[in-house]
Amino acid sequence: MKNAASDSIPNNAHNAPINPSRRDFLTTTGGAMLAAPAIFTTRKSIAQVTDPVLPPSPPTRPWRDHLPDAIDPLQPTDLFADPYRIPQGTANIDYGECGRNDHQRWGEFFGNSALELDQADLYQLNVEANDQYRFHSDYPAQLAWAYEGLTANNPHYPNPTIFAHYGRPIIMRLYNQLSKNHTGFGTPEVSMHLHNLHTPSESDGFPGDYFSPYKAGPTLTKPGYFKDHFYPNVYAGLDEFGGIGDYREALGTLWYHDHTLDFTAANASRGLAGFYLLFDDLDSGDEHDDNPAALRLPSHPYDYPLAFQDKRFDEDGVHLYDQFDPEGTLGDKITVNGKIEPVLKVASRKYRLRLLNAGPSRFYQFHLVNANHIVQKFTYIANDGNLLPKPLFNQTKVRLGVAERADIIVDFSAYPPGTVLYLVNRLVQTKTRGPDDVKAPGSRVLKIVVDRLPDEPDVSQVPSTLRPIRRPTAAEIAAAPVRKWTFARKGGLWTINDKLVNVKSAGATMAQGSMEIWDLNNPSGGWSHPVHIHFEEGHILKRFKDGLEVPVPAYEKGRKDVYTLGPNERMRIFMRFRDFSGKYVMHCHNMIHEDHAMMVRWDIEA
Ligand SMILES: [Cu+2]
Repeated sequence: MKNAASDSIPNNAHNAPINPSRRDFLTTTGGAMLAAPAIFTTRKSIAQVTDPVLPPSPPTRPWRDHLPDAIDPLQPTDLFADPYRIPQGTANIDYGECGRNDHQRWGEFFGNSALELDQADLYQLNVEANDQYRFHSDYPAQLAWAYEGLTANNPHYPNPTIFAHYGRPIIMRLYNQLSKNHTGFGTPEVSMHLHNLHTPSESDGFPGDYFSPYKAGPTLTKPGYFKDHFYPNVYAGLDEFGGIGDYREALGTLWYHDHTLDFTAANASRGLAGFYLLFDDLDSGDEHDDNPAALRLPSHPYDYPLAFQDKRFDEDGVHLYDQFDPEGTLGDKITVNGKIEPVLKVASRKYRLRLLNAGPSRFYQFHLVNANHIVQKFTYIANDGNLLPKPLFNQTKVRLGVAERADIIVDFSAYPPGTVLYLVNRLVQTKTRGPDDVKAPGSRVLKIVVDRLPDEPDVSQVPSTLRPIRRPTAAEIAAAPVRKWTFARKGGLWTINDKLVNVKSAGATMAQGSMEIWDLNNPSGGWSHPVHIHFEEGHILKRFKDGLEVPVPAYEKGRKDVYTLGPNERMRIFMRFRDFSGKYVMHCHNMIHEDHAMMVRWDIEA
């Protein structure tokens, strides 16, 4: 079995828990804690403990570490090499797969005989611990976790970017090789969510579907060494439109991350997050594409995803995180693709930058500035990974709640080689519950150096229209029932419609193929919730602040999967529930709120 290394990963001395009693709590209750109502009592009592104010992270010298000039995408793994573990519709429990539900619509995609080699792209990721990770060259080598996979240059590349194509299904095999004796924050059971693919529920990374060789979540039937996910890479609207669905529903910038019940913030902060980029004939990922319909946006290696996570370090420069405080830990060091204050070198030409707020709870407002703090302009083309109907030119800022994405085109040809630019965050935030004010000049998180002329002429473009959008019609809006969801605080924890999460029972059930209006309401005075709905994107119909209707900003007029509700904000969104059935969730994507129970399971019934 592939798990041979699992128990041999040394515990890292740097990884001592913040508080031994919390470690005991973690190791004795593990990931199954939410099943027992008594745990809520325990959590509540912890919530009432006032943590001392953490000292700031030790200083780091900026711009010492470099990001690679281009990303290194995940390469396929031959899952047919092992005749006992050829991907199949039903869980392969006899040979070590955890007890998941059958893959939906498997026969429609692959026929009823065994999978054939050319029917899907086959990939493997191994969840592994690395005790030699460096967030910055001034900090010691220390423990981090990653989804490790094969790339052109490295058989164990951490969190590689996946390039996927509509019409080409993927089987993703996830091995869990974390040690069951792990101590410190994070739990060694995993459930990998692919945000926000149109995925059958058993492959969605449902929070109750966490597994290790020793433990299974309440919605799996057995522990296991691995779990296969089936990513059909079809557009929503399969049943209505046939073929591979409705191309207006395409997704582009997705990300995968751990979604284990109660431990999403901790496990994602440990490092379990990466990108999944999805292309089709329109957004083909090829700026040289001779198909006249192709948009020819800047493409790899000039298509570059950037994930932002904030972290806190102790006096020795070791990452620390308090996973039991429902206020969580706010970081004071912002990592970009896992590095603190790194440098990215670019050619003087157009780039597509895909910005992701990878949490756990900080909000950002990014600006691109020059060395004199003068704001630079760019073109905003996609929000939450979905191309807007038309690009927004001459933009100067990107605001991102946790899990929100923005694709922007920056034309570096305006800058001669030698020019230095910075991406800065101007949003001040002192509490995990939400952001404060915008203040210039902000903190520099990424240095961009235009260091060379392009090797070849830049043939990429930003067309004046991008992807058409299917807006709900007036008749559909009038006919759709309204479902209300209220996000609030109760007993020190976070609730939806007055309830803490229960992954074993649905808080709402929709018929497959139905439409609804969801009324999302945050009646609080003091906190913000970036609400994420799995599986389907919605359209924001109306936004309200303090009971008064306010305009929906242009960048939110496409399809969304994260809806940031500020204090006393409410919005009405239009949702469809299509093509697949089973269990999904809605939750606050402030991962700290999410882990402290602000999540609801909802089901689609065939
Ligand atoms: Cu929240």
